Amino acid sequence: MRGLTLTFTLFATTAFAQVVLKDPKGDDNGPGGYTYPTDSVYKPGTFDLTEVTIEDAGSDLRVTVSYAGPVEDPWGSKGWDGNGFSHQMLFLFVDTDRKAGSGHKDGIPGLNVRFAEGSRWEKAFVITPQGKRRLDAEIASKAKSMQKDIVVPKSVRVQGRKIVAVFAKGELGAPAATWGYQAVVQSNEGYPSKSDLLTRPVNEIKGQHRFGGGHDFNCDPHAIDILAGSAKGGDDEKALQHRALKSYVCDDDNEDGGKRVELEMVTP
Ligand SMILES: [Ca+2]
Ligand SMILES: [Ca+2]
Ligand SMILES: [Ca+2]
Repeated sequence: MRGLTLTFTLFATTAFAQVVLKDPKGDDNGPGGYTYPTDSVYKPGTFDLTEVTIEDAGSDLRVTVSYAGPVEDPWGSKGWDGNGFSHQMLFLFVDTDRKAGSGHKDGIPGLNVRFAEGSRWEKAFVITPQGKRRLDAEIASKAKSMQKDIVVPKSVRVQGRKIVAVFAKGELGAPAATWGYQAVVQSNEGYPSKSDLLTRPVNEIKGQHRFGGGHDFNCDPHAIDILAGSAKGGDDEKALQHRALKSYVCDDDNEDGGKRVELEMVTP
């Protein structure tokens, strides 16, 4: 009996469905010209996504995010009920039905992105330094209309330059080969503006805690790195990312006007 149980366990743990989304290094500049804030805590590569892996782990989904730069905790996140790191924030949008017009068109408040009609999302997984209590409160106050579709992790841990987050699979089920994905890298801002869900703004001129190279109004995407092409991590995906994040229009007379970018899902 014991032998049988062992064999089954071994099979169950090695038979994960796994999706690997790769991203090139050196494109942590949004549409091409974004620059990091000037404070020395933002080390080179901190927001440079290199891989997102989604694994079916029984009743859970395990999402592992890899960055080119260090995952560090200079702001002592454990002291504010956080997850052991201070900076990286990732939103993983999932399009489970791939039907035009179905799902959320708007991104999360503060990202200033929308999604193309054929790439609307059903669920968004959030992986940030903030603990569950703060995250739940921010979502309830700033993203009420999408609250049921924003998924907060059960646990988050740091492993070198990787961040591993575990989510309850819940009603989502196992990842299907047809799902589309988009990942948006941001920076955890503990003192966000009243409409932003813990995101750090991109301004025209960089500041101690502000990205630069964008626009002071809300027309520019507050996205430092995203997936592009078929997420194989090739250098060609840099130009595709730049093109996708450049396609916004500002209205000089209206802070919230203009036209925001519309992101596409990648289907690995
Ligand atoms: Ca990257
Ligand atoms: Ca959809
Ligand atoms: Ca990218």
